[in-house]
Amino acid sequence: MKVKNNIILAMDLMDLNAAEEVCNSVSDYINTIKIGYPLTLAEGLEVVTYFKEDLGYKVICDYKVADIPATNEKIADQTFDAGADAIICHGFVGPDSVEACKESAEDHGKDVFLLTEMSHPGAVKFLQSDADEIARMGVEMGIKNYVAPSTRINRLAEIRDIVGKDAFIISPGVGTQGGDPKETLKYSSALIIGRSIYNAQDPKKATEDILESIR
Ligand code: OMP
Repeated sequence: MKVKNNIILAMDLMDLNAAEEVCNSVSDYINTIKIGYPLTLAEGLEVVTYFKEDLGYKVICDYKVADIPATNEKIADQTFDAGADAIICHGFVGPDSVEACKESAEDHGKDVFLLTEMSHPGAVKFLQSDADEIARMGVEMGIKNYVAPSTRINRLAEIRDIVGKDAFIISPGVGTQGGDPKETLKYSSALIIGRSIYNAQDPKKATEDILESIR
């Protein structure tokens, strides 16, 4: 996946007009939007189609899919049918569940991102101890795209080592959660940034400042 300026906007505003306004204001710099449950549950799955087809953004659906294979398949199929370019799925549910998302992605000519370790403090309690194994499972399954945290650079570096230099890693946690954009891009392929942009007084200026900091 090619991401303009290596920045993905996490659009977690819950009002379509407000979301569209922010996206438009940063569209000189950002062409890839991550849509998750907040906006989808507030406005419906049609937002995915709207941002993809009508506004022309690449759309990654962050549904952190984590169910049995049969249910994962249904979730992924609907997401891709709505127009998503990619879906994020959890790895802790095991290879059969991940395979269901991967197969759906392949059937639709789309991508799957495997979530390894998460960026928030609570992720160290359960997920961190299995994150390397999750990344190894992804490599064994032939997965090319991963999500790994910017908030723990040492862990991001370890996950990069496991998935290899050609894998595409996207990293949340930059800005509001404390991750540093420049440090993160030493190991990651692209940054996921939400509140630091969409809650900024001037989202365009906030994006320009981030771009300046990674130059
Ligand atoms: P901000 O913290 O506002 O920049 O948003 C980060 C975005 O990345 C949100 O949409 C989170 O749901 C998402 N995210 C994480 O923050 N941490 C993770 O470990 C994984 C994700 C994700 O899968 O995108």
